[in-house]
Amino acid sequence: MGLFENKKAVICGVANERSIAWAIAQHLHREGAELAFTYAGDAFRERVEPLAASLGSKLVLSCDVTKDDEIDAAFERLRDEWGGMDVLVHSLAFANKEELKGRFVDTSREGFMLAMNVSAYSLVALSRRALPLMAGRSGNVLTLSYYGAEKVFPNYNVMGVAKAALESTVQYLAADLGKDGVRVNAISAGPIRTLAAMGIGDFREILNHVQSRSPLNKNVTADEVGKTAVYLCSDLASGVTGEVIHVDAGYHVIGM
Ligand code: NAD
Ligand code: 0WE
Repeated sequence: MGLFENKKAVICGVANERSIAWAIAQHLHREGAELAFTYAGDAFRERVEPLAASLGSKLVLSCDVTKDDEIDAAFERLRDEWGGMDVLVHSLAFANKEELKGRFVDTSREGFMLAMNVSAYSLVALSRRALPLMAGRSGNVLTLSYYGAEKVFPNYNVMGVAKAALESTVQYLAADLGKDGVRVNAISAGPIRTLAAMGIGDFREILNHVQSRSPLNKNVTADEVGKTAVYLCSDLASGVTGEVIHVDAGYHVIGM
């Protein structure tokens, strides 16, 4: 008997088979969850559909989180198809490439607002639509953060500010949605080679740094994030909300 038997989970943020969201989806599926997926941009539909199908999911919905009408349409569809849901996985972020290099002081107003909109506000927007579907069940919201929310990393720049806002949003949502029986948590993952990590200059250097300095002397995998997601979104974590769990090989405890 799996931990997610008779549970329905919506996974936002699968771009391809390397996505952290995909590793989470596979673990929830293994534990018995029925899945739906959302994607942003027509180009991703044909990538996500076969992945979804491989886990027995036919619900693949367009949902660019900057567009209220797309979010509304996606959750209306979920209500019609499912009537309710148990788990919302938010595994998405975006900043303009130019903002992820150079000086932080040069961050543009538009770049700042875009990063905050896609990477932090979207958790509120999605949670609000998920809430009525979670009525009468023990709902769960999970998002993905990075240590750049807490400490300064070269070039992470405006994404660090957006992740700080995201982690605070987790606390405010947790406080607000507790009365609805909904828990809200985050996983702060170590660096993992995904599409979002591609094209980031010296990503190899970042991976080498973590490998040599972390307590476990390794980098984490998306699979390890997926295992922690199972814990956080399951009854095993029924007493946990507003939490940020670091899945980073212990990197965050090191000072020197
Ligand atoms: P990924 O590229 O596989 O996933 C990012 C997703 O964001 C993509 O599916 C993309 O379509 C989606 N997205 C971007 N703009 C969107 C929009 N407007 N509307 C809807 N979706 C949009 O990369 P990933 O590494 O799996 O990233 C998932 C999450 O994990 C992100 O929040 C990221 O910040 C976080 N994270 C990643 C790492 C890492 O090193 N890879 C580490 C810690 C946290
Ligand atoms: O959260 C992230 C990446 C988020 C991200 C990545 C991109 C690349 C492509 C957001 N927006 C974009 N926009 C693009 O055009 N990570 C935790 C991975 C990451 O990104 C970095 C890192 C690490 C680690 C950027 C600079 C420095 C380190």
